Amino acid sequence: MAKFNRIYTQFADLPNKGKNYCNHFPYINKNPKPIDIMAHFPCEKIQYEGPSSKNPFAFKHYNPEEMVAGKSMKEHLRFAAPYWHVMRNVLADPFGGGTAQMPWDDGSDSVENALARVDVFFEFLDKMGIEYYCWHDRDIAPELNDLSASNAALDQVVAKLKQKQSETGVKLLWGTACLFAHPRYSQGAATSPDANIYAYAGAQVKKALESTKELDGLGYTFWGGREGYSTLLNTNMKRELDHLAAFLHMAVAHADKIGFDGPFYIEPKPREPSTHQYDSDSAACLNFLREYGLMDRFTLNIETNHATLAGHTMEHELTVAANAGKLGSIDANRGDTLIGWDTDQFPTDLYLTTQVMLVVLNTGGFTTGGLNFDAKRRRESHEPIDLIHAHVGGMDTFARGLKIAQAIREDGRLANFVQERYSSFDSNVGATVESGSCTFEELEAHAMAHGEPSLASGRQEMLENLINEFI
Ligand code: XUL
Ligand code: CO
Repeated sequence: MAKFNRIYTQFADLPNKGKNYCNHFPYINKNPKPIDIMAHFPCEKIQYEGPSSKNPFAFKHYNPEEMVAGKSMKEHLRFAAPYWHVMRNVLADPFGGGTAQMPWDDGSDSVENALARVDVFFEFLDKMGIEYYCWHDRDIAPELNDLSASNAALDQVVAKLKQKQSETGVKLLWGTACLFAHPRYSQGAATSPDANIYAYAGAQVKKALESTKELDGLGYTFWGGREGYSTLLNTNMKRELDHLAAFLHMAVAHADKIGFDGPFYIEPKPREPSTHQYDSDSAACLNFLREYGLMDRFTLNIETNHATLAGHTMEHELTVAANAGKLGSIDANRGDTLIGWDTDQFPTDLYLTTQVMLVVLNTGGFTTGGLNFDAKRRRESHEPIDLIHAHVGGMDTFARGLKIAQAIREDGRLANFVQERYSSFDSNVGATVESGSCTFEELEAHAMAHGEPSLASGRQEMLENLINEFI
């Protein structure tokens, strides 16, 4: 009852002034069923109603059990929710503080508050039908005065998450350690110039990895938030990269020791917060992993907005990873071309989700990875229900992307065009090039014998029109 009063009192401060919270949304519940006033997200479980539905609290395209190319939509898409955005993002921006209403959160660093958030998060997952989630250690539990106190707090929250996972069947897609928020990491964590800080970071990853294992996490992510530099004047890049590689090798060794056999993901991002981050894009990450003998256990977790910041398209970043057999998982969001930072918006662009799903389907789909909405609401969308709208949109847009991508694959014209475009490499001199046996003498003889070649059109506009047939 105390809890009821607390929540109800806080709701009463909101614009709808203590009425049933759903009165705030007059366009739903034409036939109102009683809604639990205790619910933190005032809507019922989101259901599939089909493309003609006008209900904002329904999926128009995401129909979890619907089969697409022999697999259900939910198996293809493997949606995950990020604990940091859903539960912890107060929606601040560089010019103003947080706006997000979180009536369940008392704002304290107590373990009790952290435990209370877990229930709210699982209510959210249940309402959305999202079966995977991701966390940083410091999203789920507070950082306290010393490492052992922080570890003990983490243990308590992990125990509750474990219980909730077993009650609901929800799975941890990946865990990670926050090695970028605390001031100690301002000059890097695994690339810090200070070995004491490096050690602290190692201890934190050790614990985060053990917690991931405890929760049967499918993977573990490294996003090198501060692993880069602000100026080369004070930086020994070679030593920093050597240290980073040693750190990742220690993570692999510890994973082997505790029996965590999931993949490690590296998440590329070029800048922000640092001027230059070592994991700047897919190609840089792959080069780093190859150079330091880390290819076996690592794959990439690719984020749309990070691709944009790197001056690439998401399709490019995914393709680079896929070509190396290293497309592990996706942080699904989008940027804004008018704002130069990581806006982490929800993916609502059909062209984008179609391109993403084309690459994913062409690689045979996710194994351990999935689509993690590393996305946040706009600062103006401060009500808890906006989290529901945001995820409904992201899931529906990806469901459409999946269906469109599969239709393009079934149609076959796009793939046939590309295959035909390279068909001169299927025989004669082209085939010897691909087999690795060709020499410059042979190329010269071929060029002499064949005269000036006639080059076919790339047909970009025709292919763009073709894609639009499906969108
Ligand atoms: C930051 C970002 C992170 C990672 C996990 O831009 O994407 O949230 O996904 O550390
Ligand atoms: Co991310």
